[in-house]
Amino acid sequence: MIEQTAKRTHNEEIKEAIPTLAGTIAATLQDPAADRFSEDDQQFIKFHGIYQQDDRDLRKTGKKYILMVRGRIPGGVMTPAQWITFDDLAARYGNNTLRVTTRQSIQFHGVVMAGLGPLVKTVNESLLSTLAACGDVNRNVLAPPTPAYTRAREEVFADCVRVADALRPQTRAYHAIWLDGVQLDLDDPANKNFTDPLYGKTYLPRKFKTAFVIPPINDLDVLTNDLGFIAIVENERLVGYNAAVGGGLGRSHGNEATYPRLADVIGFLPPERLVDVAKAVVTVHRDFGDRTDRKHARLKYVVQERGVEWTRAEIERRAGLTLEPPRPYHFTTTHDLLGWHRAVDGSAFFGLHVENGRIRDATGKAMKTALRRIAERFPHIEFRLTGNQNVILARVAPADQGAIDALLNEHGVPTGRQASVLHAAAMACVALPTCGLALAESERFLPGLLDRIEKLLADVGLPDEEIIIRMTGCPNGCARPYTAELAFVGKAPGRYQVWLGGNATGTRLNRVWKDMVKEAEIEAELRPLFERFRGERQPGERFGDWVARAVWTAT
Ligand code: SRM
Ligand code: SF4
Repeated sequence: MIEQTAKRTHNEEIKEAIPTLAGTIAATLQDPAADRFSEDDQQFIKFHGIYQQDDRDLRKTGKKYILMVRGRIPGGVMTPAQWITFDDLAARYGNNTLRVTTRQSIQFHGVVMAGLGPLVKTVNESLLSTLAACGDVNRNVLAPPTPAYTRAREEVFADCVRVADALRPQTRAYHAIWLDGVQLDLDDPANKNFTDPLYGKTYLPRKFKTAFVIPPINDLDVLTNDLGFIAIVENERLVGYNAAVGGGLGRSHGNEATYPRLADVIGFLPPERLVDVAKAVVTVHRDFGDRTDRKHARLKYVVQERGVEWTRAEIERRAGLTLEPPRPYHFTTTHDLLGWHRAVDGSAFFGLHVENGRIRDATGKAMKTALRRIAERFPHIEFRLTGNQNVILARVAPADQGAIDALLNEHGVPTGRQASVLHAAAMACVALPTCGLALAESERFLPGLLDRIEKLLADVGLPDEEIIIRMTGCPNGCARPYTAELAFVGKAPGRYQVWLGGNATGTRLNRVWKDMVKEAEIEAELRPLFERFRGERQPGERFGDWVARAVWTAT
C-alpha cells in the first residue's frame, strides 16, 4: 500500500471515524427543526445518493436548502412500475421533473428535508436504490441500452448487474437509516470497527466509475471511465472483454496538474473473470490513490504516474490472472438510435430524445405525463436510460407501436423528426440553479445557443451539419465536454472556455481553443472557423476531425 506522509484530507478522517457512513443522518431526519445536514453529514449523504444543495436563483433573498437524490439503476433499466414510482416521487417530493443523467440514472431535484426519508424509502421499495449513487465508491455501472444490434446485449447487461452487485458497499447504515429509520450508535464497537470487505474502513480516495459497451457503439463513452469493459462478440456470442483503465474527465481551471484522460486498453479477459478484475482495479485505486488531495485522487493519476505496465501487472497480480493481448474492436459512433427500430429479438424499440435529460410537463409538450401513461398502459415494456440523457422504450410489441406514437403525439411529443441534428447530438450538464459548483449556466442556456449555432451554420453554407456540442457549467466535465467536437466549459457567469476537436467515436480528447468567450460573442468567434471548415474539409470529413487535422497541426 502507498505510504502517504502528507496530511490526509478531512474526508478521509471522517470516513475512518464512522466507517458505516451513518453520520448523524437519521438523527437529523428525526429533528423537525432541521432544514439541512451538518458539514460532515453532507459528505456521508453522498454515499447514500444525496447532495445538499440550495436554489441558487433564490440566493439574493436568502438560502433555500434543497436536496438532490440520484438513483442507482444498473444499466439504466427500469420497469414501468418503477417508472411510475419515480414519476410519483418527483411530483410529491421533488420539483416535478425527472432528470436523466449522463450515467443512465435519474436525479430528483428540489427535495426538501421532510420528503427525503419517504422518497428514499419508496425508491428502495420499488427494488431500486440510491446507495453508492455518489460518494467514494463504485458508482452506477453503465451497460449498453440499445437492443438493436446483437443478442449479446443481454449477456453484457447481466454482467453489468453482476459487477454492480460485487462492488456494492456493505454498510448496514443505509438500511438502518432509510428503511428502519434508526440512528446507528456511533460508539458501539461493532459500528466503530466496521470494515467493508472490499473497500476497507476508508473506502476509495475518490469516486470510481465503470461502464460496459458493445462495439461498434460507444454510446457510454467507455474510455472516460475509471474502468471500462469493451465487449468482444464473435458470431453473436460474447467471448470476453477488453479491459480499459484510468479514464476520467474532471479538471479545475488554472490547475494544470488536473486533466482529462482517456483510459488505456490493457488486455482481454474471459467473462468469468470479470468480477475478479473489477475488484482488482478497485483495490488498486483504494491502495494507491492519493488520499491527501481530492483533486489528485482519481485512478487516472495512478495510471498516468505509475504507468500502464505497472497498472496491468498490479491488476494481474491481484486478480490472479494474465490478461491476454486486447482483441481488435472499432467504434463508429457515440449516439443513441432515436425513433422506432426493430431489435434482434423481433421486438420494437423507440429512442426518445430528451433535451438535456430533463423530463417535465411544459406548455404544449407534456413528456412526463406521456411517459407515465405509457408506463401505465404497457406494463411489459422496459424503460432504459441512456448515457446521452435519452430514454429508450424497449421490448415493445410491434402491434403497440401505433398506440405509443399516439400517446406521445397527444401530449405534444413528436415521434417523427424529434430534434434537429445539433440538438439530437448535444448534451448539457445540470449547472444552475441546483449545482453548487456551477460557474455558468448550462442546461438552461444550451438549447438557445444551439438554435443560434444552427442559424450560423446555415448562414455559412453548412445547414444540417452534425457537430457534437456539449456544455458544462464548470470544468468538472459532467456532460463529458472533453470528448465533444465543440465544447463550452463555464468559466464565469456568461463566459465559457471553448474546446475543439473531439471525434464522433469518443476516442480522442479535444483541446482548449479560446480561454474566455462571452455569451454574446460566440457567433463572432465561431463564424471564421466554420467558414474555414466549409472551405477546407475533405469529402465527408467531420468538424472535429478537420480541427484535429487542420487547426491543431497549425498551432
Ligand atoms: Fe458530475 C459533481 C452532476 C456525470 C464529473 N456532478 C457533480 C455534482 C454532484 C456537483 C457537486 O459535487 O456538488 C453535480 C450535481 C448537479 C445537480 O444539481 O444535479 C453533478 N454529474 C452530474 C450529472 C447529473 C450531469 C448530467 O447532466 O447528467 C451526471 C450524473 C451521473 C450519474 O448518474 O451518476 C454527472 N460527472 C459526471 C461525469 C460524466 C460521466 O461520468 O460519464 C463526469 C466526468 C467523468 C469523470 O468522473 O471524470 C463528472 N461531477 C464530476 C466531477 C469531477 C470529478 C473529478 O474527478 O474531478 C464533480 C466534482 C467532484 O467530484 O468534486 C462532479
Ligand atoms: Fe455542476 Fe460542473 Fe457538473 Fe455542471 S459540470 S453539473 S456545473 S459540477
